Amino acid sequence: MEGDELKDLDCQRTMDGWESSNNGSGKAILIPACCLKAKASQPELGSKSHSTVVSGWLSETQPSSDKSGKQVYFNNPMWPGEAHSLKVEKILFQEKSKYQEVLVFQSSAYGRVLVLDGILQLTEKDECAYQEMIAHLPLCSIESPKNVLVVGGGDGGVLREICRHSSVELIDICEIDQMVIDVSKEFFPELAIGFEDPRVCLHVGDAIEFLKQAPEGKYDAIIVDSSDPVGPAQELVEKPFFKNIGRALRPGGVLCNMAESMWLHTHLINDIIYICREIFKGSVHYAWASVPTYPSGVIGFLLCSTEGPPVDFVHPINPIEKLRGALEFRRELKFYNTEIHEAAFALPSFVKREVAALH
Ligand code: SPD
Repeated sequence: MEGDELKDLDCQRTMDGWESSNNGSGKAILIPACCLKAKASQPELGSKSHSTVVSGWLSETQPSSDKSGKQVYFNNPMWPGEAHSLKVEKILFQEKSKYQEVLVFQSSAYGRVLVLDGILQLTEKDECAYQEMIAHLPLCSIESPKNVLVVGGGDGGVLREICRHSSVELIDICEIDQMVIDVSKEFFPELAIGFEDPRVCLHVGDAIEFLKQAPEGKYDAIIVDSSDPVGPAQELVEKPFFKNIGRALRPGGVLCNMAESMWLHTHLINDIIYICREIFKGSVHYAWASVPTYPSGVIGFLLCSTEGPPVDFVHPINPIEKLRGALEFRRELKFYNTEIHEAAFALPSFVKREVAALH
């Protein structure tokens, strides 16, 4: 994009590669500089703004303030020009935490739904696909994982899945927002059950700081279950964060990072893969799964290993079907199995070309 076009969009590049964009309300929002689609479509002016739930429907939007300081919502720059909607039966909870707006509602098609700052995080009906994949893709790829760290994941769903692995002795979780944990315990007990396991050690705070302090080589696996990089999760797609992850992993340790949609965020994914190839000298792979309520209906996972014993992500060395009690622990697995694991690494040709071009 040329300089003049950027000016027209009232968008400024910051030192760290993010762009500060004035959405017409006077309040700047940060979007990843590498997300060209996001840059190309700026939120529209006040006349087009709307609240999170309009006429009984939730559409994913971007919160901001108008000139008088009132909260308003704009088309989300992470998926400009589109907004998947769910019919709202009843709002169960809506409050602003120190970090974000937390909303829980009963939908008519997908059960209860958790929304943070206007962005859908999970629904009762399809949460299984995301939580099972982000946990078992890494943990089934290494032998007997013992120490695991979860970044984000305050709803507890990823913890619930990690607990299926009886080899695991310690699960540190660092979630920034206590309200997300409390709300999950109240409205999503099937996910928050993960917090009840005695192996779980909860740290409420900033994961960036937590990782800086983490002992070198402590973890066999780190799982980053973050929200999208607009808001509190912005720093979680930047190089220093991945460097600290690499340091906290043992040789041959693995990272599984939420990695957006291949349909919507090719540039963002490319940038993250590029960074990770510099840091993780074992291997770097992209996998994906279908999650109907996420934008474009899919979500990606970036799998990386540090230098050390080689990790074959595509053919799990620690298949879940062979782990005693894992399929039934607390509740039956609904989505993940070894066939789905292997299939998740099969990429459409356009993604294959992009990923190969980064070598
Ligand atoms: N676009 C939404 C991506 C959300 C990823 N985090 C979901 C949290 C579920 N544990």
